[in-house]
Amino acid sequence: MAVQNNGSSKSFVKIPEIKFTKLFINGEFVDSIAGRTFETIDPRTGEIIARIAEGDKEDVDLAVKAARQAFDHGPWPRLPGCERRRIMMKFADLIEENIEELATLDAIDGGKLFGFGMAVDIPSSVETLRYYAGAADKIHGETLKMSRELQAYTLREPIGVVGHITPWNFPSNMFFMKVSPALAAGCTMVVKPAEQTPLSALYYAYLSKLAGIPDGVINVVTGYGPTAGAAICSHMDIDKVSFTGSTEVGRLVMQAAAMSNLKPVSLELGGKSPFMVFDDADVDTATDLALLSTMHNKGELCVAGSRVFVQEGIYDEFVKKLAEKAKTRVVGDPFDPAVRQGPQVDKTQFERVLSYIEHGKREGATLLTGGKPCGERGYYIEPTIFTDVKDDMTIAKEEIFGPVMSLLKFKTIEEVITRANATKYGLAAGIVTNDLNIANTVSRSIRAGVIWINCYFAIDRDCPFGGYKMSGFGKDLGMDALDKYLHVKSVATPIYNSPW
Ligand code: TXE
Repeated sequence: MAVQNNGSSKSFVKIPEIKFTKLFINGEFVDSIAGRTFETIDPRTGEIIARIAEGDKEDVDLAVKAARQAFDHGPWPRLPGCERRRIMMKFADLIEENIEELATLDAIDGGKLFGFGMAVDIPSSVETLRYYAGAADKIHGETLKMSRELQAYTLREPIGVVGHITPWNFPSNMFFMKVSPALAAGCTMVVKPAEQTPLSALYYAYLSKLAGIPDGVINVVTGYGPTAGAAICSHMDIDKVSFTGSTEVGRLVMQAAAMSNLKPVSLELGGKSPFMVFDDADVDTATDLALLSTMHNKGELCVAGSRVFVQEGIYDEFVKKLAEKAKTRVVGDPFDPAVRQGPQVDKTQFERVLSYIEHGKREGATLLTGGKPCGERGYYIEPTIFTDVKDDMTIAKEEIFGPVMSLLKFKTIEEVITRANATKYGLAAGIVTNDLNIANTVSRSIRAGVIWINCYFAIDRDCPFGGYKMSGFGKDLGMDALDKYLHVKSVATPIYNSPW
């Protein structure tokens, strides 16, 4: 049973049989060339779930070779769009048929809430796949009238072999955010999932084959970042890299791309998003949204609105209500339906978050709730809220990626805009107000790629998602993401059969 604010040590489900543990290259599950494996760990207990093949440079080479062959000579890029759509739809249906097993894998591998996986993460991944499947037969160029006696048209062609490097906080969503538009465009690909959460990606590879996606189109190389990940970024035969992860590694990805074949990259990186609550807001709604913005998915959110700015008129009431609600959040086993927060993904992240909490205490912020690990084992942390936070404290500046919120008081709209923008990041922002003028003014003044007014974490397949500033560039989701996987080619020809 889950214990309130105290990590439960009891497991609610048995760990299922782990069917896929090898690299998926050219339609087959294979061992890594060196024969090495790594452990994937259950963060509820710290115990090993399975040993997974550890891919390295030579395995990436094999995967790229398969993807290149599938791109240059295979059917996928040449299929009519409606045929790619049909196969992608089948892939989506197969995921739905296996949803319980997939949500279980993400829960044991990443400490994610099983119920949320069943209700949101996996269904929204399926919808992303279907959304881009629907676009596969609507990719076309334009006809152009040139200034001379020429006409031209554009072709939108698949960019080629793509490398996708994904993080561990949303293993299924990240996989499909990247793989789906690339598939629709007619690309082939090598995916490297995060080493903390490789299980669902390998399962998806298996389902892609069952759905009829030809061999070599989707390859999955599990392994570590500095080896397998770096090999993807510097590979001379990969035409594009799409990366989601830390800002530090984003820099390395771009550097490797520049130093190899100048492949374009898109980067979705860290954030330190402001969440702004104005005096006219309903405090009940605002406190619920604030908790969602920072504590959802145990704070392992690139969009976490972890700098919560509250206008002075409602500050005291907001703080009181927020503390009451935070204390009722149940931390424990992600399979328990009463639990709202599972364990952090691994020991490294657990220790990292706790060290930020120590920074907060040392630098003079006041603990309103939480501040400690909980549970007898596993990587559980209490929902932690600091008051008396100053803008220049470490906890107000750096991405924590855990259930830690900083409360900051403000007086005027101009002041909060300036303070909210005073960050190297620009991924998201939240605004809670019923005043249209405030909502419009603030949303246009914040330098961030995603703004949520009176809601938070409203990520949808239709809405382009990505950052400004050091939160990266290039959008996932929406039709904008499809463009990342397409080249535009201009073809010109004389209108009359005469020299122009
Ligand atoms: O990220 P990494 P980590 C942030 C968050 C978190 C911090 C560190 O603040 O606390 O990053 O997390 C692969 N070349 N985000 O260390 O290392 C790696 O194997 C190529 C925000 O886990 O960036 C994994 O697949 N690839 C973020 C992926 O990069 C490399 C989500 C992300 O890992 C590589 C995750 C290299 N040299 C962390 N080194 C978000 N934006 O949502 C690592 N990788």
